[in-house]
Amino acid sequence: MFFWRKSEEEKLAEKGDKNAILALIEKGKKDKAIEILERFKENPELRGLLFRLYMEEGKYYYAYQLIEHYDPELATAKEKALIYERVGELEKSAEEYAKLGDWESLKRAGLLLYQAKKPERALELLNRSLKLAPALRRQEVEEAIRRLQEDLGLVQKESLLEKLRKGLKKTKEAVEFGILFAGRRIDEELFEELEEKLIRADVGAKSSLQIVEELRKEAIRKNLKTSDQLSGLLKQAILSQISRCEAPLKEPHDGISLYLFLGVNGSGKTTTIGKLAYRFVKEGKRVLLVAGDTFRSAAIEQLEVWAQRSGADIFKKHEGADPASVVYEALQKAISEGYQVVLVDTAGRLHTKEPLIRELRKIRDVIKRFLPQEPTETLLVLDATIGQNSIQQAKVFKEAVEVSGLILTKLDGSAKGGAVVPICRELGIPVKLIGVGEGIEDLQPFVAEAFIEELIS
Ligand SMILES: Nc1nc2c(ncn2[C@@H]2O[C@H](COP(=O)(O)OP(=O)(O)O)[C@@H](O)[C@H]2O)c(=O)[nH]1
Ligand SMILES: [Mg+2]
Repeated sequence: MFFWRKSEEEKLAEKGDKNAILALIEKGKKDKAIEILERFKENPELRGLLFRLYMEEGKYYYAYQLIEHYDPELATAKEKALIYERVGELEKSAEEYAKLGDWESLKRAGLLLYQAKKPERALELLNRSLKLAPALRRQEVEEAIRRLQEDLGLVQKESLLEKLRKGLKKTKEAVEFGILFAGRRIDEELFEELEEKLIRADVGAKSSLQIVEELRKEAIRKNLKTSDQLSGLLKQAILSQISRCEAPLKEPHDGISLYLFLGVNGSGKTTTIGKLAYRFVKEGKRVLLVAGDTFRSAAIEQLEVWAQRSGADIFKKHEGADPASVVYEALQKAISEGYQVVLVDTAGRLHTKEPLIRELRKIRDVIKRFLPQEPTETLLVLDATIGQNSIQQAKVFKEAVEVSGLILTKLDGSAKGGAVVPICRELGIPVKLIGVGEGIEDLQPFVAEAFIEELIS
C-alpha cells in the first residue's frame, strides 16, 4: 500500500507537479527532486524551487548556471555574492558584496578584489568598510588597508627595527640616556645618575649596581674623560647580562608541532597566539588554535576572533569544559585532519595556585600521550608593564611544567623595558619573542643587541 502510494506520488512529481515534488523534498529525497526539476528549468516556479535546493545542498556551480543562463533574479545579492565567490568569480562576487553595503560585506569585497589583483578598487571598498566598522573591529580593517597600501607602494613597510623603536619609546622617554651621554664629564654624580636611570627602567637594583661598577672600573682603566665614551661600554655591560637569554623560537618540524602557552590572565596569551598563528598561516602551515582557557566564554570568543583574523582554525568547547579534555579532543582532530601547527591557549588564574598547577600538568600529560615529543615549545607569556613583578608569577608556572621560553608582551605600553635584565638573570629562561603592539604583526624575535641598541641610543 505504502509503496504504491509513494510511486504514485513520484509519478506525479515526474510530470512536474509542484506539490508532489515538495512532498518528495519533505521526505528527504532531495536528489530525486533535483533530478526531476532539472527537466523543468523553463518553468519559472519550478526553477525557483530548483535554485533553493541547489543552495541548500551547496551545489553552487549549478546555482551559478541557473542565474547566469536563466534568471539572475533568482538569487538575492547576498546569495549571488556567495555563489560567485564559490565558483571563483572574485570580481563579480566582490561587486555583490559591495552592494550589500555593511562593513563586513565591504571588507569581504575588498579582500576578494585584493585577491583578484584589483588593488585600487579593493582599497576604495576597504576604506568604506573602515568608516562603518564598529570600534572593536576597526583594527582588522586597518590592517588589511595597511597591507594593501604596502603592496601598492603607497606606504613603506615598517621594519622590525622601526617597530622595536616605537615599542621601546616609553622606556626610552622615561630614562633618557641621551642626556646622560651628551659629552658630560665623568664623575661620581654621573654614575649615580646612571644607576638611578637603570633602576627607573626596571633593570633591578642588583643588576644596575653591577653594571655601574663595571663601567666605573672600565672608565678608570681606559682613562675616559667624557660620558659619550661610556655609551658603548654600557651597551656591552648590559649585553653581557642578557645575551645568554637570547634564543630563537623553535620552528615547526615535520608532523605536528605543538606550542603551549602559559601565563596569568591579561598577560597577552591569546593575542600572542593570534599573532603567531598569522605568521605560521602566512608560511603556508595548517594551524589549529585550541581554546584551553574555558574559564570565561569571552576568552573563547576572543580566540575565535583571532582565528578569523589569522586564517587559522579553532577547536573549542563550551565555557567551563575541562581544559585537558578540550586538548584531548583537539589533538584527535589535529592528528586525523593533518594539522601542522597546534597552538594551545590556557587559563592562568594565579590566585588558585594548586589547581592551576594540577590543571597544567594534566594538559601536559594529555599532550604527551598523543605526541610524546611535544610540546615543541612551552611558552610563558609575561606582561612587561608589570616589569620585575612578573618574576614571582613565573616561578609558579615553572613549578608546574618545564618552560622552554618566555614571551615579553606590551613592551610598547611599558616604561619598564629594562626588566628583561633581572627577568633573564633570575629565571634563566630564554626570551624568544617580544610583543610591541596590539596589531597582528607586532610580534618579533628577541635580539638582545638590537634591543639594547634601541634602549640606549
Ligand atoms: N600594547 C600592547 N597590548 C597588548 C600586547 N599583547 C597583548 N596586549 C593586550 O593585552 C590585553 C590582554 O591580552 P590577552 O591576549 O587577552 O591576554 P590573556 O588573558 O593572557 O589571553 C589585550 O587588551 C591585548 O590587546 C602588546 O604586545 N602590546
Ligand atoms: Mg586569553
